[in-house]
Amino acid sequence: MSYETVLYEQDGAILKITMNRPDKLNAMTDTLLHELGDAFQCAGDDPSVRVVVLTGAGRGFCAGADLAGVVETGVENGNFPYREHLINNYNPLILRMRNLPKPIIGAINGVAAGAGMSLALACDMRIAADNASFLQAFVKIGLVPDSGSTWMLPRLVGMTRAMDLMLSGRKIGAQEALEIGLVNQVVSGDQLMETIGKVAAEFAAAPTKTVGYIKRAVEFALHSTLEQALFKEAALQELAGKTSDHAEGVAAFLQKRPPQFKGE
Ligand code: T3D
Repeated sequence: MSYETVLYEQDGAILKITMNRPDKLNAMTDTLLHELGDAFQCAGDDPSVRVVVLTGAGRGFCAGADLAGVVETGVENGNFPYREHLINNYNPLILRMRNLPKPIIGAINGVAAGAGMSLALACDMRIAADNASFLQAFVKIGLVPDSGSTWMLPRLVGMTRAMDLMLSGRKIGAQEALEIGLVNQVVSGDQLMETIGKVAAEFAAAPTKTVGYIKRAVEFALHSTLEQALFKEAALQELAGKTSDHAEGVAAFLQKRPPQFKGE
């Protein structure tokens, strides 16, 4: 896959998607947004991809919307069509990530600001370099958190912390992000991609369809009653129970050997 602002690199079952506007901390232009969306679509469609790593080129993860584009469209007159732009460009990308039936690991290599932080939140897990940082930059420019931040942040860190971050727009470092449960792990910057490689290799050998069902079950449970969640679990367990990886997992357990999952 060849893009202008995104690198799409597959190594076996591991796909690495890199936002590639390093001079602008990977701020998102329309081109970058569409290319990212296309890359996630391809990741979903390609059965050989079993895990996706999302990262940024250079010293930033993603600085959010490219504000130069907003100015060009006439922000000073209130002319920027935020609703339409979000609905057509950002929202489909976030939904595509959340609905991707494969795990997404955010390799947070630097600053994640505004919608760039939302992108990080939309990953299934986040491993951050020790020099990474996070800020809900929206309020600093008079905007409401978007691209799923209002939905995801309180669920990840609780209302008290989410409101603090969203209302203040303050930047937090990787260590604080770890303490409040925003990231899964912090490693030194020079160890980031090696650590990511190990975690991605584990997912590449996982029962991929079941991993997708787990994502669906949890997403559903976040806005359902207990009763609805119980029925959803049962329905998804029915599907998981029909995978060859389930049969392999049970056989491997009984034969006291490691399972060889094929993602089928
Ligand atoms: O529909 C819609 O489009 C609405 C969607 C909105 C979603 C949003 O994301 S709103 C929030 C947008 N993002 C921001 O407000 C963050 C703006 N950036 C910053 O606050 C800072 O750059 C950072 C805290 C992220 C990093 O600071 P620092 O000191 O490490 O780097 P820097 O020097 O500020 O930035 C380096 C370069 O990247 C610089 O370019 P230059 O001067 O060297 O040519 C800077 O202008 C550029 N850059 C950083 N962020 C953006 C950007 N250029 C365009 N848009 C950006 N968001």
